[in-house]
Amino acid sequence: MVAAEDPESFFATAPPLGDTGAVVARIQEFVARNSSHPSSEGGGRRRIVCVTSGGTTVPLEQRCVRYIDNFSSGHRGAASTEYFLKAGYAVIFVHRRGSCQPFCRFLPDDSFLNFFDVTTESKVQVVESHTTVVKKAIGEYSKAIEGGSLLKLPFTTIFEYLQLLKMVATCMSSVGPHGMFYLAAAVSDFYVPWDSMAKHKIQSAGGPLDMKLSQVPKMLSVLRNQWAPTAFCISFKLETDSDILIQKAEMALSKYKMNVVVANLLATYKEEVVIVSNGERNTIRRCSEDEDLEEHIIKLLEKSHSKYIYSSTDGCAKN
Ligand code: 9Z3
Repeated sequence: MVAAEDPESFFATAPPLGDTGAVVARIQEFVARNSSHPSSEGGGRRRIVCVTSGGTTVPLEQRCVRYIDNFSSGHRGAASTEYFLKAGYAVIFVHRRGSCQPFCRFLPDDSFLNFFDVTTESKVQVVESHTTVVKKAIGEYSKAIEGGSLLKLPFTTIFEYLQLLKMVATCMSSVGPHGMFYLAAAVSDFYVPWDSMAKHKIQSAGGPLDMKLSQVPKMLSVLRNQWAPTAFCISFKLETDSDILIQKAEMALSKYKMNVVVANLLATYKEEVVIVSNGERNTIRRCSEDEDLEEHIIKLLEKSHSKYIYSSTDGCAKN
């Protein structure tokens, strides 16, 4: 294995997160409090899910002017977080800064100010036509935050993302089978290792840019084998070629010992996914644009997770 593709050297050379101690303390407190909390659905402990969401960037310079990015908006992760909270899970939402957020999906990108009216010189209010939807979102969001069941952790680069995932997974190891990883983030496959990256802005005077990218270490293996061996793990597989999608999803399932792989195609990922698990393939389609595909995905995963907890605890523990 080349050093850049080895997980240990990835973490040894990655620029450390600024406030590691404080972030770990927040995750530990969240996990300890929620895992000792009875489930709001009755019977058993509250389950904890780590939802990853949005795309990771690959910086090309240490003092970063340019970076490689991908298309992910974070909508799937944000919507899934809402449905996990509704199902009684505590959620650690590891998300790309500036990407779609839970309970804010309805907010328009480019006409945000159309939501407000100036009523008097010192007062601004939400326009009548949007009051219901904003009130509902504030209510649901406040319930999650005040109830302590939502922890939001932002990342931008592949370096930040993988360090956060490692921290969360390590802190969640005590939760065992009641823990779930729902890895919807679109994670870069290739990157420039920090120690071989240009320090300053790459200059154009040198002519065309010739750059070799290394492979990002296969962290799904590390997650399963070292960080979270007993958690319920769901990874996503995105392809553009329908001929290879299911085969690649099944490969990920067995190679990385995932419990479930959610397979989707770039052209149809908002309308349809295939849930691949041992010996089973379930296609889920949404019937209309008003429906969230994620509602159906989470319902199905919640059931599979219950079975997993039951089988992992020999049916002794309540789930
Ligand atoms: C997905 O496949 C997600 O469903 C989407 C969601 C990124 C398509 P949006 O954020 O899109 O709602 O706009 N995520 C995983 C993509 C990925 O990077 N998978 C890797 C792979 O396919 C495995 S970790 O190799």
